[in-house]
Amino acid sequence: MTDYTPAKDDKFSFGLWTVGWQGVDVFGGAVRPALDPVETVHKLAELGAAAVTFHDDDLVPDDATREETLKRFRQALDETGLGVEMATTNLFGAPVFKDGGLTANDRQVRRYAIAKVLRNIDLAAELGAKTYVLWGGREGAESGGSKDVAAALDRYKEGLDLFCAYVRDKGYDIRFALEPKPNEPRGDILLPSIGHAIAFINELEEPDRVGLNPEVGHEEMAGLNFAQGISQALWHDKLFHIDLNGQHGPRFDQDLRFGAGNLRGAFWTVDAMLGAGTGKAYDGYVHFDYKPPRTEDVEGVWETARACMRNYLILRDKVRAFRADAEVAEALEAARVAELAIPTLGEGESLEDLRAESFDPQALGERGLQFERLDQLAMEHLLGVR
Ligand SMILES: [Mn+2]
Repeated sequence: MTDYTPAKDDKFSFGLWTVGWQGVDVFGGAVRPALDPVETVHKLAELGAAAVTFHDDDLVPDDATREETLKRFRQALDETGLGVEMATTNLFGAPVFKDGGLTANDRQVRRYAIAKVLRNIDLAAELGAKTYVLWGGREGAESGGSKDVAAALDRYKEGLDLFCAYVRDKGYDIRFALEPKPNEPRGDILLPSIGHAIAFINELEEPDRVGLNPEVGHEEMAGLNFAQGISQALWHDKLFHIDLNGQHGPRFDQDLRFGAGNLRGAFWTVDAMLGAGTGKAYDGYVHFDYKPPRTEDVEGVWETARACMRNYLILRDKVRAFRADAEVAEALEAARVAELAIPTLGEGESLEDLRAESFDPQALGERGLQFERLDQLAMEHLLGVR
């Protein structure tokens, strides 16, 4: 590939709320007009995306015109061939969710949140979505005493268990994906990282129905390595979905287009998605969850959407070239990377055998590992000189 034009097989997908973001932030109001989801579907299809995703409130902001809105949306999907691969519930925007949805102290709020999720799961199933994301942006607290964390986790589990039972009873082909985030909008959010979420999933009644939707910026806000995080999620068979975007280290959630911010991180992210290391490739939709900066007009918005896909395709080419490079193969060998796949205890060996071996820790300590040579080769592929 040389022109980096997206194809349906690349499985690119965008949230309606991404390109549709009007630029409202904590310091300023809207800078762009609202986008009609029908227009978004046509434009994304034209740019080469394969699917679209939505929060209930993005697609149906007004209940009074629900049927008419859905009819127009379905028609746009039919006309363009764009699919709906994921859906999610807005449990964060309305005042009722100021203390969260599934973990709000107020029981009536929790009951309303569950009803809102169930209603949108029905729509997700009808539109063919196979993944249902739960981002608990308001599930958290600003102060220590206001939230009983153990009780909140009990209620989080109760909510997930109810949703799993619901899709099972309905026979829906839907899996849930939790999206961790450390903070923002709450001071501290429950399930703040990939690791916290994986541990939580193990406590659920039907853990096989629940996985993760990790987001680049969310992990990097916590100073964590996204590529390592998704590699662990793949190792647990929990990478159900992914949110790609860009972030400049620990600071507010920037939601830059994919590739902007931590470019080296993006290179290793694509490498991990293609299955390097774990041997398990991510085969789901390549979903972008970003916000076109407030500086852009609507044309600029479509430019950023195009750039997200283009940057992914460019990085995929770079990663493949890196992995196919004979000098890289040599450097991997020198760095003993494949040796890590060999079990530490040999077959049929006992711990007594291991203890009987005579080691030379001084000589082992003097061995260089040549990791820098390997990393420099990756850098040169990324910089375009190889
Ligand atoms: Mn996201």
